[in-house]
Amino acid sequence: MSQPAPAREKIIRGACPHDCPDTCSMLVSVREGRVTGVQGNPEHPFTAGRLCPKTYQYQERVYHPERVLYPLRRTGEKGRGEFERISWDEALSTIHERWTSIIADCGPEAILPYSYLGTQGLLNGLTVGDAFFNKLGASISERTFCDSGASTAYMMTLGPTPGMDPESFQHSRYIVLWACNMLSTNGHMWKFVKQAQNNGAKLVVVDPAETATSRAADLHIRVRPGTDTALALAMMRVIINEGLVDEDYVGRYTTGYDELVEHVQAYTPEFAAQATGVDADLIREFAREYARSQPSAIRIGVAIERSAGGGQLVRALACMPALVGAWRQPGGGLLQLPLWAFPVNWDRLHRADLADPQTRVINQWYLAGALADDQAGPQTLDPPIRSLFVYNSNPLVVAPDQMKMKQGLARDDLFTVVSEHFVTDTAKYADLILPATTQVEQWDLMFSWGHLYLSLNTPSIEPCGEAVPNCELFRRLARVMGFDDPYFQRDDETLMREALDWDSPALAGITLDGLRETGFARLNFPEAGAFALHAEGNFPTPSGKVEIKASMAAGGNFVLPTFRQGAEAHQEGSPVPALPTWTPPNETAPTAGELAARYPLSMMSPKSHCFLNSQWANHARQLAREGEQQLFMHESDALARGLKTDELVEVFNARGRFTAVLQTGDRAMPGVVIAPMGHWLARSRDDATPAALNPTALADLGQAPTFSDNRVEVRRAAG
Ligand SMILES: Nc1nc2c(c(=O)[nH]1)N[C@H]1C(S)=C(S)[C@@H](COP(=O)(O)OP(=O)(O)OC[C@H]3O[C@@H](n4cnc5c(=O)[nH]c(N)nc54)[C@H](O)[C@@H]3O)O[C@H]1N2
Ligand SMILES: Nc1nc2c(c(=O)[nH]1)N[C@H]1C(S)=C(S)[C@@H](COP(=O)(O)OP(=O)(O)OC[C@H]3O[C@@H](n4cnc5c(=O)[nH]c(N)nc54)[C@H](O)[C@@H]3O)O[C@H]1N2
Ligand SMILES: [Mo]
Repeated sequence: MSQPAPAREKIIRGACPHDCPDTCSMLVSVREGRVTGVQGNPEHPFTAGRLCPKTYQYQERVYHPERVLYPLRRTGEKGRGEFERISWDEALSTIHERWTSIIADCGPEAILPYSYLGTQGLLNGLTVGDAFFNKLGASISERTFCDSGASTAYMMTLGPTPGMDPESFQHSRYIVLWACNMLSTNGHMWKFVKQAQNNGAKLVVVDPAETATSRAADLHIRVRPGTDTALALAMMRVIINEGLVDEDYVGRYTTGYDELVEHVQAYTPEFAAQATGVDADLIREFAREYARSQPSAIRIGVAIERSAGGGQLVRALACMPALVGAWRQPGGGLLQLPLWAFPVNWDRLHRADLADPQTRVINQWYLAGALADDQAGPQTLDPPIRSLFVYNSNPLVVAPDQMKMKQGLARDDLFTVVSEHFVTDTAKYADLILPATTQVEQWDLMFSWGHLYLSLNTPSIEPCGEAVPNCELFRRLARVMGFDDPYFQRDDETLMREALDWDSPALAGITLDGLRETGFARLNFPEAGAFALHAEGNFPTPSGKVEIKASMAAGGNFVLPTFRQGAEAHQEGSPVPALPTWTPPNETAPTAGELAARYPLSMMSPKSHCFLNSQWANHARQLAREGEQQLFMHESDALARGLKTDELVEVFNARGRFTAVLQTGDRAMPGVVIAPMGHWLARSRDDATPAALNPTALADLGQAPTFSDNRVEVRRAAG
């Protein structure tokens, strides 16, 4: 730190809790038991002393006047947000009483847990409630919110490898950011990309939208949403047919290449041009440059998976670095989730062994139908859901079919409990709200899905009010439900020791005590940027090679255990083609017929710069920068509808509608509108947000969502 700390100020080493690839090392200043400020740790190579516009005043979340500090019981109608304070004992005994009676009436599967990544820590994050709900016998939540489709495709092709060190991008000669708005969503990686660009590397962004990131690129390729697979397959055809393949690498370290050579012949640049809207000559040029400029690197964003063929797209992209021999050098290859480098004891966290293997599985994208119609996708729910327990998630804003979800949540016979920092849109429908601590009030151990550093978050203050960390919440619930296995009462220290395999080579030289001193440690990989993990193959797939022809595809579609509440990995599913194959989008294909006539525009709902999913959208600073809900539309589409910038418009389809302020210009391409996600219903016009229009249809792999595969129409708002 540059300045000496004032006498009574302490600096505590924390870590950002957010579901973001950057997982920053955070220095928390504390005076007299209060957080006075936070700062990015200058010693952390990724954080490099800087926090983002969401978290740079983290104390404002901790001390927000609307924070939930005590257990609350609903006093008004569901959805009105009227609550009174009660004691923890009363809250817990109410839960015990209601659940005991529901279980007696119709069995524990009538209870549905619902959670995602409000916080990402190994103690309080994704898996914190899994053992408890498995033991209870509740329905199993299949949490495929984020990167489940891409991860499935990546596993099929490359196996669970970190692939590249994100820091090695500084050595790349050619970088493709594919469906990734890095300057907003992965900002701390930018410096490595920028360094490469400064050294003469070319930066290409493949994105239908103009973004801060695309503006910084040397080439912006604007594809129609959900059509990128055609582009990737046509690129492979060019690379193969023009002799740009690294034959030696392909011969040694891939399977299925000969079949691929035949398979891609159908995907001419002209075919891809028609599907994507990208000029055929530009496709050829892009393919040639990508192949010739070694080492070349592809960074895929999570948005890559959000259309019907998202899984095939990621498979195709994961084959490309092998074709051109990019893996041979540091700075070459493909980056998805370096999460796979962390030796997490998933089994110990999920405790799938506590669940009956027959327990019903409900995918979280189906929540609206599950609550309103007893229908979870194709599955009719018997027993119906009688109780919903939400933690680490805000489904009313982040999940599709919002209008129906409101009806479901309003059901009088549904007993809903929400653990939260705030009375969110979802929490307004709760019977009970339980107060949760923020990151500065709890211990946690943080992996990252964007770099190779493990962090320890040390609490800097006592919990505010009667808030508890999620792991304490589940200790309390286990006690009140009479679970006497000591497993359910493990303290934080034990949880941290058991969350990771400390004997794994990846953690060699790293200890909890060491982390207490430093706050973070680099996993035991060679020096940052200096290694090429797959220079000589060694892919963790069944064959040890890049599986262009995926042996795992023979098992059909599946969801990785990471994304479930610990149920077994494989699931009977639709057949999966052996080679990456063009799968057109559901709704946004140019040939979408009657649907396209009624709803001529595609809509995407990407991330907002100043929100983290729906978090921070109730904070004055972030709201002021973000403004109210906007809709970006191409000038020509606006002109055709007689609409002008700053007008209020209604965006609608058969599923719902919301109101937004129109922004015309070049940010959206013709035929595609953009409605950034994250705004709260309570602070939006007409109590609705873009999720009201989003489909519940799932993509081809890993039960990923199809939010970029969505048709809408726009008109001037009434009144
Ligand atoms: N500021 C901020 N940062 C965040 C988050 C946040 O809410 N705000 N959320 C975090 C989370 S949970 C995640 S998963 C990541 C997501 O990180 P990203 O995937 O980078 O985020 P998105 O904004 O959803 O999408 C990135 C870009 O993909 C484009 N896109 C959408 N569909 C397609 C398509 O079919 N093809 C192509 N080529 N491009 C497409 C969008 O136009 C958008 O510009 O960000 C994390 N970081
Ligand atoms: N339209 C559209 N929808 C999307 C996406 C999109 O791009 N477009 N992206 C999808 C993706 S990639 C993701 S990851 C999901 C995100 O889905 P969620 O993880 O549900 O998103 P958040 O809005 O971050 O909601 C988390 C909630 O947990 C609360 N919380 C935070 N910390 C704690 C804690 O310690 N304890 C408890 N009990 N609660 C806590 C927060 O206050 C917040 O209300 O959204 C998905 N939905
Ligand atoms: Mo996400």
